[in-house]
Amino acid sequence: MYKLYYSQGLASIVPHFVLQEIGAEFDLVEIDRSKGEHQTPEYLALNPNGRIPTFKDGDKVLFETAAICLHLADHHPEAKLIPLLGTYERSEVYQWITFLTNSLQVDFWQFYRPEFYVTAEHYADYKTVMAGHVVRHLEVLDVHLKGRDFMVGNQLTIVDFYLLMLGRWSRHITPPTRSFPHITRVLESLCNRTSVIRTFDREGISLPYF
Ligand SMILES: N[C@@H](CCC(=O)N[C@@H](CS)C(=O)NCC(=O)O)C(=O)O
Repeated sequence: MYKLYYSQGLASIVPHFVLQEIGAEFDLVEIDRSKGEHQTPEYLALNPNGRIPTFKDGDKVLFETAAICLHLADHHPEAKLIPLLGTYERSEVYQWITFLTNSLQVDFWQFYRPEFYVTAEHYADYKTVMAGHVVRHLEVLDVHLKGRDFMVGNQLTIVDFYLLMLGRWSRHITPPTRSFPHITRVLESLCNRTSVIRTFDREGISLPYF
């Protein structure tokens, strides 16, 4: 049995989309950051970084969103959420997952949590700079998605779910996600999927999704 430790709309929503898409059985355990539940000894024993998500597959534990999604895609080949090993498309999944986690997701961490990097008097400038990085990365994604329905090849993969989370996080950046026409088209189509609607419902997130 799988167990996903999550907080509403945070990075945990990517494996949540994937679990819903696969149709796997899983338990959802809410972690309330306002109560410091991600910093308790019990949680830190699972994920020493104190970050969300954490995932359990039976008695095995995994942290890092990308690793959890790759694990699920590999263990559910019938869901076809990752191309076959050894194909070029498989390597493209690695490329985009790495790009999204190492670039865009990190930009967001710095945008939303400037206190980890600079002192309070620099927050506003720092956030402006980080928003600029977000926008440049969204431009790269928008160019890539021109004429495409999915991030990789012509099939849905875990990368598309990653994009949806990050597109949602970009909704308050200037210019927002919806000013990127190709990203918007792909995300709108994704948001019609039953798995995505179920995930948002289960996390108590209402429209607009991004
Ligand atoms: N690289 C990690 C980053 C996870 C991460 O930063 N999660 C955020 C929520 S999106 C978190 O746990 N924040 C804890 C905090 O705000 O103290 C992953 O992708 O799993």
